[in-house]
Formats: sequence, structure tokens, C-alpha cells
Amino acid sequence: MLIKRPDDIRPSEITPRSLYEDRRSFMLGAGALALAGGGVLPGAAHAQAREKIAGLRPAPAAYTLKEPLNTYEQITSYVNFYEFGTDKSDPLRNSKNFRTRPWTVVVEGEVRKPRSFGIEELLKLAPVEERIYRLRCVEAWSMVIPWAGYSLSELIKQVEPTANAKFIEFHTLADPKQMPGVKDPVLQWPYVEGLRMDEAMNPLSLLCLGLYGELLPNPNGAPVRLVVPWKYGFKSGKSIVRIRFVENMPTTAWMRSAPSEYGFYSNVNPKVDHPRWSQARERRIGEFFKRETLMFNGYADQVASLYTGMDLRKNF
Ligand SMILES: Nc1nc2c(c(=O)[nH]1)N[C@H]1C(S)=C(S)[C@@H](COP(=O)(O)O)O[C@H]1N2
Ligand SMILES: [Mo]
Repeated sequence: MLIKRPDDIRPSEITPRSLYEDRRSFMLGAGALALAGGGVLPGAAHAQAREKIAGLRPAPAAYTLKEPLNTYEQITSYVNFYEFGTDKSDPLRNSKNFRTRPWTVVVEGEVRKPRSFGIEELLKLAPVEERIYRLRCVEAWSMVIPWAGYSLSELIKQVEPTANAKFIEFHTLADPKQMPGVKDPVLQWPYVEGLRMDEAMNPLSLLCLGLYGELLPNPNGAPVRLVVPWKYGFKSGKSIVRIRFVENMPTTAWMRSAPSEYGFYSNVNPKVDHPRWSQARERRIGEFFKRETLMFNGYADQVASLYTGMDLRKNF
């Protein structure tokens, strides 16, 4: 299959909702398993089997943005997943044999009921919804993505956090045998991210298990990742293996690597520039002209109240 470079992707290739619906009804009729990338060609760029999510339901309107979706090809081929390489096109190629079964997520720390969850348990923990979110990367590009999952709060409820649980750390897999990028000290591995408890409990915070009605593709963080749509994309850790409830604000992998550039909060904020570039505008992948970046990535109504009284320049 051909992998397009971002500059080759035209606006007309962003899929209108109606076409996506058609594609999905086609897929529903075509049975549960298909090959990646229309992968009938020998030497297809990735060999991950594609599997439809059973019982997926549409999310309420508040979680379903009405904007044209980026295509499956854009979303899986233009990614940041440094464990599989730092070039945006590396993860698709380098993750094709990534093993996502068996998979366990350990949940520990300041909780009354620490335990681990197998990936099959996670798929059944709560009804899996399709949510259409904007994703805004700190590098000033964005996409509109149909994720599948449920609110992270569903998992948090299960383990009963104690009063000491003020923050949550998310640790993602760092397996040098499967992930060539982990040999590169570009970050300190494993990739660690974090949220304040109230951010994690906000219903927008998504425990994400799928994309375009199917289980998550490897380049996007299979089998389970976070999606926190009002924050820069790097807050949404991929391929999570450990969730730890803690009392103190975690130091994330990006804070460790460049503390002046990446703060803990990393809320999308057009008024606070990155030290090396402006955050006022962004390029929607597939579009030519830049668009204005929205405060909290357009989710201010749902999340601005989490930060009342905080100086968002200091707490960047
Ligand atoms: N484990 C891990 N998670 C990660 C990253 C990464 O390098 N490793 N990159 C982040 C960045 S910078 C972005 S923009 C989003 C991109 O998610 P997407 O490629 O699925 O859109 O993943 C985030 N999660
Ligand atoms: Mo990013």
C-alpha cells in the first residue's frame, strides 16, 4: 500500500461523515476480520489484523464533534510514537508485528482495590462508545479522529482511590525487543504521563480501545491508550501498562526531557507559545490553510472550570 507523506494529503481526502457511515455499513456486512490497508497486495506496509469492536455505540452529542474526519490512512500513518521511531511514518512500519495479546494493565498506588485488568476485561468494563474528538499536537497540527472507548472514570471507580490520590501516572510499554525506538535515548523510557485527579475524572478523558470502529491499530497505541482532547497530544499516552495513583504531581517524560518546553498541564492554549514556536494556529492534516487554535482545543465549556484561579501561563 502507498503511504502518503502529509504534504501529499489533500483536503479533499478528509472523509466526510456520510462516506464514513457508508464505509462502516459496508464493513459491518463484510464480516469481522479484514486485512490492514486493503492489504491484498503482497508486501502490504503493515500486517496487523483488523478487528471490529462488538457492540460499539455512538456517544452522546457532547462527545461527537461535527467536523469532517481525517482518514484512517492519515490517522495511522502520520503519528508520534517514539518507541517505534521519531519519524511520523516510522510507527506504521515498525509496529506491524507488535504483540498486543496477552496484555495486562496494572492499577496500583493510592487505591483501596489495587488490581490488574486484562485487555479483554477492559473491553467489557463499560459500554464502548464512538467519540469524535479533535487531537491537537504540540507541533501545531491537528486531526479529527473517531476513537472508541469509555470515560477513564469508569476504570477509576473500580479501584476506589483513597483521599491521598491527587494525581494519576500512566506508564506505557518500553520493550526494546519489540520497540526499536526505545534504544534511542531521545526520552527517558518508559514514557510517563500524568493527570490531576479531577482531570482524569472529567468525562471527556477517554480510555481508548479503538479507532474507526475497530480495535486500536498498533501505531495509535494498541491495545489501550488515553485520549485527553483538551490537552496537547503528548498527554495521551499510548500502549499503557501501568496506572498509578499518587499524592504528588508526577514528573512526566516530556517534563524530564525539556522542562521549559513541556509543563505538567499542557492544556491547548493559543495564547501561550511554545518557546520555539507559536501555538496560535494549527494545520489540520489534509488542509492547506492554517486555522486558529481554540482555547482548550475547543472544549472550554467542558473543562475551563477545572482551572479557575490558576495562572495558565505559569501552569503551562
Ligand atoms: N507511549 C507514547 N505515547 C504517545 C507518544 C509517544 O511517543 N509514546 N506520542 C504522543 C504524541 S506527541 C501525540 S501527538 C499523540 C499522537 O497520537 P496519534 O498518533 O494516535 O494521533 O500520541 C502521544 N502518545
Ligand atoms: Mo504530539
